This record gives sequence, structure tokens and C-alpha cells, in this order.
Amino acid sequence: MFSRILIANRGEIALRIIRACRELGIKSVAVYSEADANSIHVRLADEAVCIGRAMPASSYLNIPAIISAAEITDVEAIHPGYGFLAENAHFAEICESCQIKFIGPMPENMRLMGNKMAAKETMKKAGIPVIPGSDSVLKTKEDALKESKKIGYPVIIKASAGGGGRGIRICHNDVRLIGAFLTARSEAEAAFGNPDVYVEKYIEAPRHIEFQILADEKGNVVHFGERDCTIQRRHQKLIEEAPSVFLNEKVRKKMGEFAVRGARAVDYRGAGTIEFLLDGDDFYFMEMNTRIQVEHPVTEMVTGIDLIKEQIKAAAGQKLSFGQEDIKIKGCAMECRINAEDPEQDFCPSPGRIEALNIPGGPGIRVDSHVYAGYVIPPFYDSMIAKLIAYGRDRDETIKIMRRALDEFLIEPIKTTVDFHKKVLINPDFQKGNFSTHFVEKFFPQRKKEGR
Ligand code: MV4
Repeated sequence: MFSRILIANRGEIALRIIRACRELGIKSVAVYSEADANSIHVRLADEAVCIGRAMPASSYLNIPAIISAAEITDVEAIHPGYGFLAENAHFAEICESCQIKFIGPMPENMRLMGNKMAAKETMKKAGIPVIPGSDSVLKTKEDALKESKKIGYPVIIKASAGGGGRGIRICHNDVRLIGAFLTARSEAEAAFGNPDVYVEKYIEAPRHIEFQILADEKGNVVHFGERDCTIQRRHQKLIEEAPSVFLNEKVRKKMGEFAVRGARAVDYRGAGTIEFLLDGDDFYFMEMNTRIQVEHPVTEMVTGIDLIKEQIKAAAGQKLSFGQEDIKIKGCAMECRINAEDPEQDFCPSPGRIEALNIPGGPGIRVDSHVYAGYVIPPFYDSMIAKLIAYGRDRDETIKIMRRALDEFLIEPIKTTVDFHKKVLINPDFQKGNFSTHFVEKFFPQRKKEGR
């Protein structure tokens, strides 16, 4: 087992990894930017190294600075968390070349899953259902027209190097398609340095269901059930829950088997998530995320398994200490992402100093957060400041617990998404489980900014 791990991240996930290290008896090394000098992960880690200025490119994305910090503190492994360098194959290779274990998948896993067309082809070959669409990238507008006629409108154009909603276009006819194809290619080239796009049948009101998987280095792969991440705004997840109200046992079992099969098909290592689009009882592979995700606590609450500790143990070469038959889903967990954003102003960021703070607690509540009274939320990073997780015996009870916790959650004077979540949780369609990926835009239409 490692004796010392560097955490190449900040905020709540850095704190989360420090906690796992502490319980495993592993020393933790925090890295921080000048803007994070007063962050709690800096204080709670066993050691801390300033790696640069506030902007991510100068700090949390600064590979030479992070590797230097790893060398001077003599760590055996680096945990990247999520975001920043978590899915950067080049960084993973540099770690390995420096004899530092990257706590995550192999670079080839990341590269393959980062190429959405190649990922889809690999999953299709493994017998996993994929969304009907073109078998390869579209080189010309004639290709795009031909493939779209074959599929049938509406269709969706996606960037092969994209993902997470970046570089997608929905088209309902040939005229729209040609313009969208050309725009999508140029946007993909500009955003990802790769113009390749492909086309699929557009599923009009899907649910986003993802399966957590974990693979050790000895060929063992398990899944931990699903998370339903359908409540999203502009492809940013807002509420995640497990289990999903949309799955029956038969579909759940099939999806879990396909998730494990997908991980095996790419010889996966470590923690990962297989995303599916659910359309009634039909489901299709959408993407694979090659990192631990923000919403991992939802799975931890319904399985009782510490995924970060298991991830670290697997990276240290340990065999999984449990099999699929040992993983049982009990109760219902729900996570609300608390962002320093103003829902009344189109969710624009609301950084600044927290003067008054009350963190919820009591039965069935977990809060993963790095903020404290007096903390200044920097404007340089993601706006998520806390994850509020509620756990109950069933969904109705969990919603009641979550609503009680949101009423306790005071963060003043900055604007947050607390009140937005309160509105979602009292929405009858949400309570009945009657929602798709269009829920937020349908019930909370984008507000025009004042004076527009
Ligand atoms: C789709 C789709 C419908 N049909 N693909 C959005 C980001 C990336 N994960 C792929 N996404 C979608 N792909 C087909 N063929 C709808 C979405 C989608 C979506 C998916 C999951 C969760 C939220 C979403 C919000 C908008 C669109």
C-alpha cells in the first residue's frame, strides 16, 4: 500500500481524498494555488505545496509544477480527483514515467473513451446496445445527408472528441442538417482540435442513467448499481439519485451486466462510470467517464462502500475485497449540488466571502464541502461549493430529509442553488418521477437578464 499520496486537486474532492488517505493510514500531500492558500484541504493534509498562481493553467493544470511537488515530497502516487487532469492521458503517462502511480485508468483507457466514435464502436463490438447512427465519422455534407436519411429525423450531430454535451447539434430536416454539420465541424476543430463529428438518432426525452464500476489490476470488475443524473441544466448535473425510479429489476440487471462487459472490453482499470441513455425500457451506451465522479457519494450511501478507499487500494495492486454478489443496494440516496450561482440571474456565478454559514446535519444527511464561515469563494474555479446528500429508506423519505436539510442550509450573503433545489423537490412531476433531461428547461425556463 502507498505511504504517501499527492492530491492533484482542490475543494471538496481534495478533502474527500484526504479523508480516505487518513483512514487508510496514508500520508496526504495537498497542492494549492495562491488563491487557495486558506483552503481547508491545505490545512488538513499532512503536507502542502504551493504550485502556482490562481489561474488553473498556472496551478492545477500545471503538470511540471505538480510533478515537481510530487518529487520534492517523495510521494508514491497521485490522485487526480475529477476535472483538471483527471482524464489527461499525457499526465498519466508522465506520472508513470516518473515511477509515480496515477490513481486512475491506464492512458489507453482514457484515450479510447475520449474518442466518442471509437468508444461507441468498441462497445458495439462487445455486444452493448449503442444509439443507432453512423458507423464512422462524417467527412462530407453528402455523408451527413445520406446517414441522416438512413437514420430518420430528428438526428443529433456529436463531436467525436467532445462529450458532456459539448459540440452537439440537433437537426429535424436536411436544410438544418447541412448548416449544423459544417458548424459542428468547425466548432469541434476550435474546441477540441479535432473536427470529426458523427450522427445518431435523436432520442427526444431520455433519462441519463449511469453505472459505477471498479476494476482491479487482476481482471476483477464489479458494478455498484446505477445513478440517475437526469436532472441537469445545460449538461451540468444538478441532482443525482440512486436507485433510479425508471429502472425495473430486469432492466437494471441487464444494464449492470453491460456496464461490466464494457469495462472488460477495454481492459479497464480503476473507478469509472458507464453512461446510458434510457428510452422507455430500451437503453443505449452513451459515454464512459474515466474518473471518479462528483456524484460518487450517492453510490457510497446506498452500497455502504467507500469508493475512494477502494479506488486507492485497487491502484496499489490489491485485489477487490468483494465480488458482485456482495454488493447490495439498500435505501435511496439523493445529492443536490450546491453551487455559488444565482438562479435568478441565469445561474451566473456568485463568488465572494461567506459571512454566515449553517451546514445541515442530523439523521440521513451527509455534506461534502470545503467551505467555512469567512471563506472567500474564488472566481477562478468551478462554482460548486458543497454536495448535500440525503439518505432514506425510500425515495419519499429521502425527499423529506433533503427538503429539511435545504431549509437548514444557510450560506450568506452569496447567492446559491439552495432555493432552486427546494423548488425542484416540491415539484409534483419530480416527486412522481415523471421527468426527462428536459425537466429543468421545462419547469425553470431561462430568465432573460435585466435590460435585455
Ligand atoms: C443524446 C441525446 C439524445 N439522443 N444522444 C448530452 C451530453 C452527452 N452526454 C450526450 N447527450 C445527449 N445525447 C442521442 N442520440 C440527449 C443528450 C442530452 C442529455 C443526455 C443526458 C443528460 C442530459 C442531457 C441533456 C441534453 C441532451
